[in-house]
Amino acid sequence: SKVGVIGVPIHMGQPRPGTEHGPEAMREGGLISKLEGLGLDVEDQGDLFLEKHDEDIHDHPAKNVKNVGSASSQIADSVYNTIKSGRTCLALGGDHSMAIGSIYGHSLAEPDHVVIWVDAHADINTPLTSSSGNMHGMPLSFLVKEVQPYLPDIPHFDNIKPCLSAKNIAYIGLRDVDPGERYIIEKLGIHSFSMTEVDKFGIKDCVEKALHAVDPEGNKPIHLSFDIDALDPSLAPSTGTPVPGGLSIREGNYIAEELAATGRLTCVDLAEVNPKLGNDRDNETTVRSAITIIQHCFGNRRQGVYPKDYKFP
Ligand code: DIR
Ligand code: MN
Ligand code: MN
Ligand code: MN
Repeated sequence: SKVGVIGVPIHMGQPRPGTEHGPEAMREGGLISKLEGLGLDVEDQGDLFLEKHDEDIHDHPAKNVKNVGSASSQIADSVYNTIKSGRTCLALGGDHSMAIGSIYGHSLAEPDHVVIWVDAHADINTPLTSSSGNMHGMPLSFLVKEVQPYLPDIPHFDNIKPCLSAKNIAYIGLRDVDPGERYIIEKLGIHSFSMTEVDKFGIKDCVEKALHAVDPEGNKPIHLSFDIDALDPSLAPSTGTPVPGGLSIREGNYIAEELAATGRLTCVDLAEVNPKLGNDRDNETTVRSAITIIQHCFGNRRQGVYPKDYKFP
């Protein structure tokens, strides 16, 4: 099958420099050749050249709205074009504000898609519930239709339209959720499999229940938005907001394998790898974890695989 890789070097959704180097860190870790090794036709489109606005807006509760807004429409265009060209999209972040554009762009190509959000955080703060003002903690609030009445006006976001219903989202891995976020999740009935549910039911039940919850018929295109901080910090130390008690690499790979096995995974975000945080060893650990998750999203299986054109010697 065909994959289009887009680097999204965005860091304006959060305060720590370095997420803009996430895509290059994953490429330098051998991501592209590892995907090709799975027998995939990979088109690496390189990094998006994101517009930079030195004068952003300072009197808004969300920080860097102009930069994040213009980047979001660039990301959306690029994801839309990739999916329209018949490729599964892999968007390499970048901070998680990247998902505003990638999920919206995906919806333009596949209006009836669903989202599996794997993260320590719920990323559904509105600019008014957020105590940080960081937009990487807000992407879902801009995308979920039911949240729109509670949003203030957000300049430079005219190109982004809410494209998700609350019932078409499921979380896996949550363990650091703000009060306003929990309130939204409860009021809208968003399906959530926090680390408590992972502990209680096991990852198998959580993935099965999440997939069934967002799409009982099992025929809608799936967007996986994977924040590397969903994994335990021991496996992903180079990230801006690590939270102890995260997913194991086995649980992460299992989620990826099961989503890939649906045959309906159309777009994957891999967000929040920050090679400027931690030492070289932390970076290597983080990039290795990110790459293994991606490999299992794109057809690798722990039972072993061989490419379609494999010649047995
Ligand atoms: C927190 C942290 N909920 C916020 N969010 C993070 O700033 O809104 N998201 N780290 O990935
Ligand atoms: Mn910078
Ligand atoms: Mn997170
Ligand atoms: Mn996130």
